[in-house]
Amino acid sequence: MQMNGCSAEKILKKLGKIMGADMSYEEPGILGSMCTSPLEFANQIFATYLHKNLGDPGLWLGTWAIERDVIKMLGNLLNDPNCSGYLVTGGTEANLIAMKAARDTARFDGRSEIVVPESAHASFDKAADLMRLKVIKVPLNEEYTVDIEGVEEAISKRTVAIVGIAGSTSLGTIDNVEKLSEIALDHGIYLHVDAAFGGFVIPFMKRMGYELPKFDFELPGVLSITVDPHKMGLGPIPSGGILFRSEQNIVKSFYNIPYLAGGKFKQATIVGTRSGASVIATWAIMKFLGIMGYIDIVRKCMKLTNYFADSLREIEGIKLVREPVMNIIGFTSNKFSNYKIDKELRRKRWAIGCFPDMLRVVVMPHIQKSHVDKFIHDLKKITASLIPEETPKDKYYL
Ligand code: 0PR
Repeated sequence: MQMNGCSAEKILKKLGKIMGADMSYEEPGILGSMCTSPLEFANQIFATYLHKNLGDPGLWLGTWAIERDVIKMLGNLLNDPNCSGYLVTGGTEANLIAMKAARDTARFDGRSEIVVPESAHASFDKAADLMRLKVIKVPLNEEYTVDIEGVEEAISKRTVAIVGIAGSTSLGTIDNVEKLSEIALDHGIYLHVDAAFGGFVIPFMKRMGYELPKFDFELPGVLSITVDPHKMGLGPIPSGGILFRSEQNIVKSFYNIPYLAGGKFKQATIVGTRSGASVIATWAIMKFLGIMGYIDIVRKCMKLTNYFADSLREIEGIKLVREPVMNIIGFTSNKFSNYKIDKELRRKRWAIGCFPDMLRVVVMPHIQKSHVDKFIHDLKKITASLIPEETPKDKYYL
């Protein structure tokens, strides 16, 4: 082969230099990510199967069978082993596919609104923008979960879907999906649950003895669930999951692409060419860890979450927004601007989440106790050096 590019050695050297700007999961710093370092075993498998493409499953029948098995395992975790679904690029695509399934069922009947909690991830705004739907945002109650009366008031003859969240982006809260399920059934409206984060946390916490609300297919009104392996599932990026209670919930979204090998495969995904490697690696991790492996990981994260929360509570001027529900902690200050705190933290290479009204850390498996101790030390120093404000006002600063 004739090539006129750089030598492999030169490219690797250059890459090494550029990558120095990236943060890493090993060093203290990444406290605001919902992704983590995949298991080494998963990395090896991912690299072995990079060429597999589920956009043309007729060519890759083994990979397709593996995907069916992953969907079954996810369904087992979420109380319906007979569900249908796909592994897609992430929670955003999964939520988009769910909203599209709901919209496609309602197509041409004049319905055009989705009712979501105020805490819903931006992916619902994106989905609505793409499909010209209107998003009705329902305020939260004092628990920071969706106000059920608010949902009832927001529903109208234009409602295409209701969304509940199990593990919200900012606080990890779980909406009262049991009530949402009743409402959805009463009104005959599609109910989707975004468990992109919580889907790989709540089932294990329940097995550990935590009392957490029902949120999955156990509730008859729930028609689809987002659950992402590339968050707490420890899978490689990209791997998001979309599950449907029944294939009936998605038939209106199927595209027939008959020229593809074994043309019988219908697609409801947004993308065509689709990573088989992610699916195979997710399958391998789920088989490898098993329920006990995930329980162990979640137990460690929760232990560190409690330690982190207690340490935050001791800092003068800092208070928790609410008791953590899972391994996500929201905190704020009645003395200092969150934005200023975040800015100072960033100067010290700490990357946390800065929301309009709170700061957030996600206690992922890559976080060590030593990282937490260093963070608390730095945060104490920062708050001690900032000048207290009478009424700190924070605006979204994007
Ligand atoms: N649903 C919920 C509840 C989420 O929290 C997220 C993302 C999504 C859906 C969308 O998932 P994808 O990002 O896979 O499309 N939650 C995090 C966020 O936006 C994702 C994240 C991951 C953020 C890594 C930062 C980071 O470093 O806050």
